[in-house]
Amino acid sequence: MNTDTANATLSTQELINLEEQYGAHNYHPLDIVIDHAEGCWVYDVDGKKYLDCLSSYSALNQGHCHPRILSTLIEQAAKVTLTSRAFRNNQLPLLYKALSDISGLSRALPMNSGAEACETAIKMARKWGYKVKGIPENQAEIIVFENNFHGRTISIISFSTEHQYKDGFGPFTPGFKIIPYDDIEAVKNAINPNTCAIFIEPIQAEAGILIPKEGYLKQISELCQQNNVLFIADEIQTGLGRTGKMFAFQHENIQPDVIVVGKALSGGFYPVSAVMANDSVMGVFNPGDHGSTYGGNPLGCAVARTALEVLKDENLVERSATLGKKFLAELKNIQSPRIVEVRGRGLLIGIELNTKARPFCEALKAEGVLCKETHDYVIRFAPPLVVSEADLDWALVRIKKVIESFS
Ligand code: IF1
Repeated sequence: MNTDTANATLSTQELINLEEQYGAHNYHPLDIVIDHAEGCWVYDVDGKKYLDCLSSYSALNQGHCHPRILSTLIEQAAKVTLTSRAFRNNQLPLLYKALSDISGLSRALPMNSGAEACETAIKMARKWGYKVKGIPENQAEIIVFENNFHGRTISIISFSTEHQYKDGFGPFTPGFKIIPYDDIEAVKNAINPNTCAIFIEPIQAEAGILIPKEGYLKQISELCQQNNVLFIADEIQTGLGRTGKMFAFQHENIQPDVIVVGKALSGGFYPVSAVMANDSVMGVFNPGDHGSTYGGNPLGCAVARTALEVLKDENLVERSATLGKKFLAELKNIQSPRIVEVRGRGLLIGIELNTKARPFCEALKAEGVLCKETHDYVIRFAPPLVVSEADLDWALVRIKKVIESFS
């Protein structure tokens, strides 16, 4: 196809055909082709509007194309976008300070994607294990959990328990001990003198919005302290207001040693991720140990700082808590023999069905509500935190209608 055709207005089907012909087939998206979006609403190429109840897997907590973040992006893009870390820039220090203010941890290390930040946390934990804890060379172990999701790199999929994520990608990285989630005895049994860290999602989102028993994270945190083990919280999806607290671990009043954030850190504009830790842990990194060309770039830093300000200025954390509670209660009221359980925290909600969730998501799309199944049987709802009560009521009518139509 030449450039003239590429610039012409293509139909939904033509765009889908192009994608199927020229793209890698590593996704099976719903067949909506999005043209533009604003706040909680997205519009397809035919102008039909939909309520976004996925938020790009919680990367859009601030809503689509937030005007304040957009202004920052445009202004900063016209000034300087990339300096590399060979030189300093005037945006990175301000992001460091903002991250320290929200996390209670003194230092941060900027990366781009979530997976990169998780890799960074793993490297940091291992190095801390050898240099500070004194674990013998190459013996460090990190405890991880069944059904985890931390990204797609070779090391991260090495400890996935999802067959598809690993199939055909070996050989894998050793050094991870996989144990059942939400089972404190398993944690006690898994810790040994070579354990450098426990790496956990405070709520397992991809696994189907699995919320551990009250006290579980606190008990892990205590075990970590008693055994000189780092508690690493992956807050990439659950953080930055999604569950009704700034971080999901705050539901249990604990302070992890390491926090990993990404996704909504930039409000959907730009990949920005970060690992946060105190001096004693972050201090293991010396110049040359780790880095990234784009990590800490001034454009990403400026965008992220405004994205954090928006969370605060628009009370999005509180909105998530209040609206989430109401939405959850109303979803629980839906009577259907198809529903096994409705569970959630803040605006991270899953409806577990006793039948495949995909047809429900297709039907919801036809009604103007965008959401995505996770692990076959769960419909995940995670609207932008700027969603209004009226928008959620609008969605509820349609969700109820669709679920009842499958009864
Ligand atoms: C995809 C899932 C969600 C994450 C947690 C790290 C990462 C993620 C807790 C890696 C990323 C994304 C990846 C995206 C779909 C989505 C996802 F279904 F795949 F598992 F949200 F549940 N930690 N989750 O949730 O961050 O490198 O992607 O920036 O299509 O793979 P990333």
